[in-house]
Amino acid sequence: MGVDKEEVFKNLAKCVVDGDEEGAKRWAEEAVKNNIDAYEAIMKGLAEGMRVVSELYEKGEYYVPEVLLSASAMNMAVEILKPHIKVDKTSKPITVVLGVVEGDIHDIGKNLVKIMLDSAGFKVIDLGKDVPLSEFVKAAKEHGAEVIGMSALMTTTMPGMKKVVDLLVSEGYRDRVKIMIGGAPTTMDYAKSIGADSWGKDASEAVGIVRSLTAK
Ligand code: B1M
Repeated sequence: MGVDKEEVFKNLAKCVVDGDEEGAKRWAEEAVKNNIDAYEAIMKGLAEGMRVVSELYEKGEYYVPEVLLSASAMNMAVEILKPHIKVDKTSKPITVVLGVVEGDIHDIGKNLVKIMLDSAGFKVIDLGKDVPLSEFVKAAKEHGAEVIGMSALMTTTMPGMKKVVDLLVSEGYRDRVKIMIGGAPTTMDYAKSIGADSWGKDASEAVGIVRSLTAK
């Protein structure tokens, strides 16, 4: 008899919270071996663990070294699970340029968004983290992207998103591309105030947003 998937999720989450890299890899392999949906293992296991880590950091119970270990445990397990994510091959090909804005190295959320968009069958050009603002515009033009997705986790880096919108306007390219933003300090009101098209609360919402922004 295979293992219970809820138990696998719980253990994946615990390994992230504990910063247990070996354990996270072992449970990710267990998930694969037992044909547990890889996407669910990431979202209900690893991402849930990271949510708890964020809370502990906010409460001052965790410091940067603990958070880094947790992030590393999560990334190692994601690498094992990623090749097993089911990809929707029926989607029309949509290119999304994605990245974390300049000055910001928080890429855990962006990486989850990438996983979701990849598994929805979109072509994701991942620019990574701390991305110079002009790179978003350059990459969108180069790849003929339909959507630019920007993530920011700090109030100090959020204004970079508006600068990208302004750059697109000044280069006469704004109406060629849709803009989706996200990240914990952002909101739909903020998205509207900077002239973006939409805001994603979480990674799973991002897929529906890209679909609706590019429908027609
Ligand atoms: Co930092 N950090 N951190 N940190 N860190 C925050 C963001 C902070 C709020 C913590 C705090 O002080 N309360 C604070 C920012 C305060 C502010 O706003 N000004 C902060 C700070 C200050 C810092 C440093 C400056 C600390 C220091 O060095 N003194 C430094 C910054 C370095 C820099 O960026 N230049 C720093 C460093 C780090 C670590 C390296 C230790 C680590 C990052 C590791 C990594 O990402 N590789 C880290 C972490 C982990 C956090 C917290 C604890 C957790 C962030 C996270 O990963 N959450 C964070 C506290 C918090 O956010 N509550 C904090 C889990 C992740 C799954 O959620 O990213 O929100 P999130 O993504 C979600 C949604 O938002 C959405 O979907 C995702 C999944 O559902 N989403 C999108 C995200 N992007 C999207 C894009 C979309 C759509 C949806 O479309 C394009």
